[in-house]
Amino acid sequence: MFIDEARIVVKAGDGGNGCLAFRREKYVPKGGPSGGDGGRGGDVVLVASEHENTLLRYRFNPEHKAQRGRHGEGSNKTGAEGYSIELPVPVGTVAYDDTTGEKLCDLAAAGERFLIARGGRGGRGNARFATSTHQAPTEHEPGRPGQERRLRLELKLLADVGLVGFPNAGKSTLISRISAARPKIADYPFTTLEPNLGVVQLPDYRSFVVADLPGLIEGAHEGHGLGIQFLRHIERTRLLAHLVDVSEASGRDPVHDFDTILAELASFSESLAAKPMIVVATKMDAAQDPARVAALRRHVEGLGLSWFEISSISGLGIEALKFAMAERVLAEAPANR
Ligand SMILES: Nc1nc2c(ncn2[C@@H]2O[C@H](COP(=O)(O)OP(=O)(O)OP(=O)(O)O)[C@@H](O)[C@H]2O)c(=O)[nH]1
Ligand SMILES: [Mg+2]
Repeated sequence: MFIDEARIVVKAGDGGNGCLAFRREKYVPKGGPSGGDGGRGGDVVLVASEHENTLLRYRFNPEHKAQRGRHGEGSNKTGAEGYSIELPVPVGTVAYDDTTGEKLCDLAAAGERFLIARGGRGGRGNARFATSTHQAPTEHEPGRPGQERRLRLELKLLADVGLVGFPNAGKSTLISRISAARPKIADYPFTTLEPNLGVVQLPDYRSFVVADLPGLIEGAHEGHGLGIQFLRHIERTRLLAHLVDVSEASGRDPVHDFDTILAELASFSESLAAKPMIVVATKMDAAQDPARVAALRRHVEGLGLSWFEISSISGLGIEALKFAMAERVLAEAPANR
């Protein structure tokens, strides 16, 4: 429902063939070998573009070939290189090899490029095979074929709000309370392996999209846990809701948890550090010690951030949080939403 998908075939250009030729000159009895090399075939490159919103164009136009290299010619002329082609895709597109299922690239920022099929090398002409003892070579190579690939392109819908926090903070439970999304919920870390999207409906028919993300841990920006690949995607959200478990169950200090995640976001990128954020204390029903909650609240408000307290079990604070999120994201949204 939230995923736009297209299957395409890309074929890079074949290399041109090397040429077999000998120089022929009047009064020069032994013309040397003069066959030029074939040109390289063009590449196929995916480019993330802000001008593209969907993958629709690829559904109707699923085959894309780059130009082949020209063959080498006599007089040591190298064949011209084939033109490369660029396929513009929306920012946020992920490309998979459709044959093996392998993920090839994840284009999360505008202008990002990925060489998806490499052009074939041109073959060498016979001039290249000449040596002092082998002066009239007839060897010459055919061009190498350009890479051909079947791809599955996938575009995840852009979310307005990204839920971030430690594993087990209650992110998936919250999205299941405020939207129709039903992600897996369990009391062990890293339950969520892929982002889940949910649409939050307001009584006045407005709506916004929330992404439940895999939990972050210290070192996420260096690739610890599952963090980094998803951090790229939350760069595109309008608002971060930072969930902090304030119950005793985590066994950690909420202020320390909060600072750890903040530091991870900042080490990942400046734009994440600068993203608007609200802070949500979760599992209030199970918070035994009001001093722990108060300490975090002071810390957060000291940084000028808005503070919310919720329990996804009792429902405490859920409606207020929903409206606060809506107010933030819909206020910043362009007029057409
Ligand atoms: N008491 C209480 N438990 C909660 C609340 N919200 C979530 N939990 C429990 O906390 C555990 C983790 O919840 P999840 O929603 O899976 O946590 P998550 O942040 O999505 O975790 P990861 O996907 O691993 O990052 C589950 O056992 C939930 O039942 C709450 O408001 N109160
Ligand atoms: Mg989860």
